[in-house]
Amino acid sequence: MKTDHEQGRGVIERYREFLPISDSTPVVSLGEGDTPLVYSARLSARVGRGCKVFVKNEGVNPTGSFKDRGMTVAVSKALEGKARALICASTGNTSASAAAYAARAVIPCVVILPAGKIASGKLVQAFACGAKIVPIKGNFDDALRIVRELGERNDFAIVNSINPDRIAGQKTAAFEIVDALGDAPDFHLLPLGNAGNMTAYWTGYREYHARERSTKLPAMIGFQATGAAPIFHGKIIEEPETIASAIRIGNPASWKQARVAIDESSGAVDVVSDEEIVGAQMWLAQNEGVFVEPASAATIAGLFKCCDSKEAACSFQKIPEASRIVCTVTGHGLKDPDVIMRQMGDLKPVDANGREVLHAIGL
Ligand code: AN7
Repeated sequence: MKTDHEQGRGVIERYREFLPISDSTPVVSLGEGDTPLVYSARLSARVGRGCKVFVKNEGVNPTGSFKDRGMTVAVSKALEGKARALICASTGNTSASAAAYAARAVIPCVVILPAGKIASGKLVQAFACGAKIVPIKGNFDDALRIVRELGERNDFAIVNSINPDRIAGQKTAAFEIVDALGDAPDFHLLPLGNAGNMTAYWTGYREYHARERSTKLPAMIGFQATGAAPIFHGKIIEEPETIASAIRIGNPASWKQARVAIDESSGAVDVVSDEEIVGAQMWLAQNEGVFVEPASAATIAGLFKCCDSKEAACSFQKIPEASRIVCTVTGHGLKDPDVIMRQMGDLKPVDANGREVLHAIGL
């Protein structure tokens, strides 16, 4: 049970017994986790059959993405292990999170990024928090290859999701969902990039189930962008491309684990187009006031596909009545303003009087 005094304490203090933390671990926290699980009447109506859809809004974590859950554990353990610096490859959010937790821990942080492919908000976060930013002429998969190489040297602690401490921290999102709903949902939808998050959720759901905190396990449904869908196609994508830069990944680090989660849970993996992603991003903002980044909107685009398309890998057309569906939206919309700015175009100023303003709004 959640009590008031636990609010803002961060996931390590709240779920310590499930995490690789000991009394001698120096806890580095920014008060991550405890994010809203928002019931959506409109998405529920869209699914029909008395189903209930909830949006787990991970964009309200301290640095604006779910990565903070894993980063608090990874950075705490890096300090415990006396690492001299942190290093990560990133499509943006991992670097923003690593930079912030490194600043908090007073430890240097190096982030290796695909040049020109990082959403502006995320790059600004890493810079503001004092990370050493190294853009490379390559994509995320190249950056992760380099990080693996450099991680061989003992002075760096790798804080990508290949570090099991990251996965351990991120599984707390599944705990929160079960704690809030009183049981596991029937379906869990989320975007798939490196597939660390799918791996983490599945670990969390299984652990809670093993401890009899839930009576069932959800079907895990992952969504990739059409141009960056290695797990869907079952093969490495050499040059992944999508507007959802966070999931522009061709060779996911946790590919095998995600496959296991999908298979064990009788789940599915599917693709959504960039057009569907941006459409779902605008839909969620305009209908629920929840503004998420494009990669996160892939979840909502995926939900629509499950509702509408007979070709979908997971169809909700014959979904059991009163099923509960959780959609994780992973990052805040403010991280990537450029995608929306392009939709907005130029806003032309009008003369500063009431008549002109009424005219401008069509009255
Ligand atoms: C908003 O920051 O890989 O499947 O380097 O930022 O666990 O990789 C980000 C991934 C989904 C995919 N949504 O999660 C990185 C990075 C958002 C993300 C994903 C990411 P994984």
